Amino acid sequence: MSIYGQYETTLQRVMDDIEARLVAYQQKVQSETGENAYEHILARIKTDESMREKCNRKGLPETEKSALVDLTDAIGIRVICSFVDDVFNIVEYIKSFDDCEIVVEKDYITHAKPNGYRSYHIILAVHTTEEDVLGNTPGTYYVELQIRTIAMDTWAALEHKMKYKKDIPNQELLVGELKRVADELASCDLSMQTIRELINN
Ligand code: 0O2
Repeated sequence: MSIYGQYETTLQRVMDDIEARLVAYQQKVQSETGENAYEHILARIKTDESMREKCNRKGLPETEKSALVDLTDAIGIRVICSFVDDVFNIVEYIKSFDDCEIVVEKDYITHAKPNGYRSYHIILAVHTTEEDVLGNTPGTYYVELQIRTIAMDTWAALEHKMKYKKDIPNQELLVGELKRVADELASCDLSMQTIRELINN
């Protein structure tokens, strides 16, 4: 039995629902402007193994409640955009969902992390007609959304690889290089945004 127990099918439905809203938003923006709202979406339910590992790492028991309430990233959706403005437009769109509540919002784009990480993070509490692990109906399920540009995403993947790989020679040097590259990419993202505005206007 997975750590999500009987709630796994609801998790899948909640994820599909939020993903479908983002796909509808893409279609609306495309039909109105002829441009993409985003480049692609990656949606996943954290595997049983990763969730159990995270519970252990955070000192939580391996229970349905830990996985669905104490940790809020069982459902993860990443939205990758070409331009920084598109990221903020999607954030506004997500804020318009009236059956959901934003319980955590972290703008690591305006305030990058010291290592150079940039991304917009939202934890969304989705209220559904189905029961949750606390016995509430309507139930609440959480979705972690990470919205960022292609450049930010490429950087995050590389930095993640470095963090989890042991015994990398010159790691300190690489940390500094990654920070420098993150700032350069942010500057390129802004220039791309400006050029797009100049073309469109
Ligand atoms: P996993 O195992 O990857 O899912 P806090 O406790 O408030 O400091 P928290 O809860 O980690 O922060 O939330 P935050 O900062 O919003 O980060 C959530 C996820 O964003 C992380 O998952 C990473 O996937 C990603 N992330 C955050 N910071 C970085 C970073 O510096 N580099 C990269 N590559 N990714 C980052 P977890 O929590 O690590 O768990």
